[in-house]
Amino acid sequence: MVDPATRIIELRDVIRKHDYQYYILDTPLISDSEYDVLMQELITLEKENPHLITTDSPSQRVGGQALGKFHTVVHRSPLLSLDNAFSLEDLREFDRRVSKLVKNVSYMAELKIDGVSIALTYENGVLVNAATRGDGVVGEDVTANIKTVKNIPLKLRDPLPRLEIRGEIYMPRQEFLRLNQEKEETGARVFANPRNAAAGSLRQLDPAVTARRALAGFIYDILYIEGAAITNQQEALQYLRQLGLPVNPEARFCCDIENAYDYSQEYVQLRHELAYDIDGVVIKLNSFAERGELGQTARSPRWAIAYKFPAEEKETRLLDVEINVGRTGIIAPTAIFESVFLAGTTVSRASMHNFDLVKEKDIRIGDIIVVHKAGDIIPEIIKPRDDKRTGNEVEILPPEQCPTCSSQVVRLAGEVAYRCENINCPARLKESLIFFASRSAMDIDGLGPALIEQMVEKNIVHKVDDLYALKEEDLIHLERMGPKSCANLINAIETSKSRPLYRLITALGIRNVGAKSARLLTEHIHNIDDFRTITREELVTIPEIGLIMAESIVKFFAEPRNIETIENLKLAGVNTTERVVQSDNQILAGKAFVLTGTLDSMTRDETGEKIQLLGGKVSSSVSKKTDYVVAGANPGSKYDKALQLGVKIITEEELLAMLKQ
Ligand code: 3B8
Repeated sequence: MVDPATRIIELRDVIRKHDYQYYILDTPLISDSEYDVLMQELITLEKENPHLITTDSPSQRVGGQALGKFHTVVHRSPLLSLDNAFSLEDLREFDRRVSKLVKNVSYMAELKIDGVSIALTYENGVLVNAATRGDGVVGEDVTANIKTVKNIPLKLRDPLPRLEIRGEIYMPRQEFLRLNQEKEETGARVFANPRNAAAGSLRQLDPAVTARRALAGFIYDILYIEGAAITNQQEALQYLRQLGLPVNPEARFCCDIENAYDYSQEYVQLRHELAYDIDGVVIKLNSFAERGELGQTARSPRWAIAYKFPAEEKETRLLDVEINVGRTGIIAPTAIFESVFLAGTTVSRASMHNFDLVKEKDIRIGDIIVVHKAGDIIPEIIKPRDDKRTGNEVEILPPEQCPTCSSQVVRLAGEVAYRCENINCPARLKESLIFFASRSAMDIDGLGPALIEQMVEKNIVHKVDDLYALKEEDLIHLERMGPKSCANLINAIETSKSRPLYRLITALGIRNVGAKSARLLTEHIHNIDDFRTITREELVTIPEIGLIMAESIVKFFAEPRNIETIENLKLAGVNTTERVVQSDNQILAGKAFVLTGTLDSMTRDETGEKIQLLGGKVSSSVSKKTDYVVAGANPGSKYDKALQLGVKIITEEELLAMLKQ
């Protein structure tokens, strides 16, 4: 038997190598589940041999206890902030000041990531400290939280004696949207933008909470270094990347300020396509020697400037407020305003989240309001222009009765949301059905909001399981439903019976359990009946399942009405087990696929499921180990990567032919 100490070291090295491949090179060599197997082996060995645990072990990302408060850290030298420029003229002036002292300047232009500024210290290649910028002089020790940020290495690829660096921790937009959706569903306060969400997540006293938010970082500056000599920014970025640190790939060398301005204008256009928010670009003198000559003022370096993008905000008029009742009974106000063009699309509605927020911001019907898009996607009201009021504006108050079923509206202790508690409320049923049939849940083709609305209003369905009893005679009288569309719908409902278990778990709409969590759960729990007996304690042992989610699950399965629904779904023939067994036909065994672009005949999820059923694997990124890249319409960067690596690219038709064999 291999000595556990040796195996532990081996496992750590292998896991670090895969982290580097995944987070830094963006070219994973193994699948997520293969990675999980390695990590699980490491965790088990360390549990059996606790004296062998080290702080830089990849298993130690969520170690430690919740803190009582953060300790303060005094920075070695103050972390400065940047002067701002708002126009080409401002930039030229900055360039003139610089050029007075240094000749033949050249710059590095970088994206200005809209996150939280942090300083990291590595000793002998090991992450020993992470601090927020704070006021620049004193910050807070957030080491335990930063260790949960997966693309920040706990150990560098070169154990140089000392390295202190600066970077930005941010929340990718997608994660921000997911988190806010989760918050909205539980009636908790949403974050206004990804930056606040990143800051709020870093400020958690319990690192386990931070760990559940997919934060990421970019490193952009060396504050102090022992063990290497770096002379300019371009070299610095390259070196940081070599060490295994995440460096933003969009940075560009610019031979003069006009070039740097062109860079900024390019990203004014491209910013909406990035996976994270930026609020401008940073232009820095490339040479460190020249930086030294320029020096700094009390607040900012003279060798760098932030070119701030104009805020994407518009003014419009609030026309009305619609009251919506969600699937969980939450009553939320939606603003209806005069349509405006904003960050790429025309918008005329915005969720106002809850009535506390409306009151806090003092928004009234008739107000001129300032709107923006949170995470560049979700329209939101920033504030009313109270200086533009006429006196005829109307206050917005929470309703006392549910606008749909007239039940008394209640407000639970500790929640910002008002709720309709009537589980039979038609508005709630409608939303539950829309969610049940949606693409990420049971994916029932043709069953959209308009049809569901009719079904609920005409009393054809009273609960979700009624869907499976629908017959042509129930549907034929509905608007725009002929014999053909009735047959198609009944067929689509039938097809949905054989969806994988995680889709049903998603579709049930358990609070705090989205599609991603449902997948994690069903990797461990293969039968819906096992959900009824599993305890909170057992649930939290599943990776990434936290206490809040565990409680929601236990609560959901303790509710007799929910059990009745599940039993009825079972009776109707809906699949309630995870098919661990695969199809007999394993023609795609060992083949790795990557899907890119839009497919015509199936959703990507469906395609993935079919491939897996036949023994194939689907990964999210292309590597040399990928056998086929399936290119749909408008393929993305995965297509280019496939060309680059010489991976075979096939069309949707070719894939379908393979699946039919
Ligand atoms: C000096 C250089 C502050 C910053 C800097 O993406 C300094 O360079 C700074 F005193 O705040 N948000 C970046 C970003 C921020 C800064 C920076 N570079 N890319 C950012």
